[in-house]
Parts: sequence; structure tokens; C-alpha cells
Amino acid sequence: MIKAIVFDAYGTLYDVQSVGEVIEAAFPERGEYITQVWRLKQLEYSWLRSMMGEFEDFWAVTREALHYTLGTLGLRPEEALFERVAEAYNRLLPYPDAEAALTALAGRRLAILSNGSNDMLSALVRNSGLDQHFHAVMSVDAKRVYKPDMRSYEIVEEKLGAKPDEVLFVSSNGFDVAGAKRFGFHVARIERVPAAALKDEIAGAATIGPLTMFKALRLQEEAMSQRPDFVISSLSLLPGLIDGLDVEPIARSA
Ligand code: 2OP
Repeated sequence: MIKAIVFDAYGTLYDVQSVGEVIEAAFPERGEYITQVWRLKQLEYSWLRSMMGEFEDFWAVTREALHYTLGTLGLRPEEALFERVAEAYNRLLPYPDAEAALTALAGRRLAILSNGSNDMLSALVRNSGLDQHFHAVMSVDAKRVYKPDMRSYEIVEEKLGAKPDEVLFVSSNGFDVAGAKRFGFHVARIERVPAAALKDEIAGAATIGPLTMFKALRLQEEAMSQRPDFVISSLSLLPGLIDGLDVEPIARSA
């Protein structure tokens, strides 16, 4: 029986591309490049920090990655502008399918497990108004190690009391899908960019831009042995998928 449905945050519920507008306003003509390199570097730094045993929270990682990215363009913005751009990560927009899906799943134990720091996640769910849907919003801060390190996924059982095979984990991040599956969760992958659509995009492009590279590197299923149990194209299809599973309802308050 599934006792908890646990969502990844960045890229799954929240659109990391939505920082693009703030970045484009700050650095005209460079929005797409900065958005993609920033996210790629942010994840890379999280993995490097886990491997080096040198944890700094995701806010520090996010800022280091932004410094790196702007540095590749020779940009050294004044502090106020840097902060404004960094802060955009706390105001990401939820995907349009997120709110309705979470509403349709009411009555089940819903939670987030994210690389985001506690402060970032609080700001994110509050700013987007999605906070009301979650029984728990869990940060890897508790373990000082990033997904997909196996220790990060242990937080779910420690906080929710649900064993790995009692959890349906939902993510669109290939590395997180592989990690969660390796840990023993049931995994639903949200396929935001189908492989065939990416193939057509590449075939039709005169040159391959940063966004296409990002889709190729981060939004495809990893070619590793840990495969998701379910693949759906959007969060809108999650309630239908879950209707077919044995999911424990939570007691309603009177
Ligand atoms: C998250 O932890 C993996 O960035 C993604 O929310």
C-alpha cells in the first residue's frame, strides 16, 4: 500500500525556466543562456558537494552557480542586481498542471522532498500558494547531502514513517528518478519533454541552443538500469494513475 506521495520540487512542481524573465530583464539577450547554465551548474555543484563531503545548503549552491554562470560572460553585477536575480529562485512559478493535480489528490498524504534548503522551500511553497496541499515539506538539509545520495531519501521514512515501498515518488529530473528508484521507492516520471519531441526539435534546428541542450541533458530518462515504474506526460495524469493504485487515505479532520 502507498502511504505517501512525495514530489520533487524544482523541475517537477516548479518550472525552473520561469527565472528566465527576470534574467532577461537584468541581462538582455542572455536570458536563455544564463537560465540553462545556472541550473546545470547548480545541480553539478550539489553533486560535487555531496561527493566532496562539503555540504553548503542549496541557497549557497544556487548563488555559487549564478556567480559561475555570470563569470562565463565576464559579468560582475552589483550586489543588489545579483540578489534580485538569485531571489528569482524563491519565486519560481508552479507548472500550470500542479495546482489542479494536487487539489485532485486531496485526502492522500502529499509531501515534497527537495534539494532546496528549508528557507528556500518555505518561500517557494508560500509564494506560490501551494503550501496548503502538503503534509510535509522536507529538505535534504536534514542530512546535509544532496539527492541522489541514498541518505537523502531516508528523510522520507524518518519524517513520514513510510517505508520505501510505501512511497510513490514523483519527479521529472532524470537523476532523481534513477536515485529514487535505486532507493526502493515506486517512481512516477513526469515526462515534460518526450524523447520524440526532442529528437524533432534537434532535427529541425539550424544550431542547437542552450535550452535544447538542457532538455537533452536533464529532462530525458537516464540510460541507466533504474527505470521508473510509471511515465506520464503531465501532472494532470497523476490523479488517474493514483486511482489505480492502493493508496492509503488520511483521516479527515472533522
Ligand atoms: C529538487 O530537489 C532535484 O532540484 C530538484 O527539487
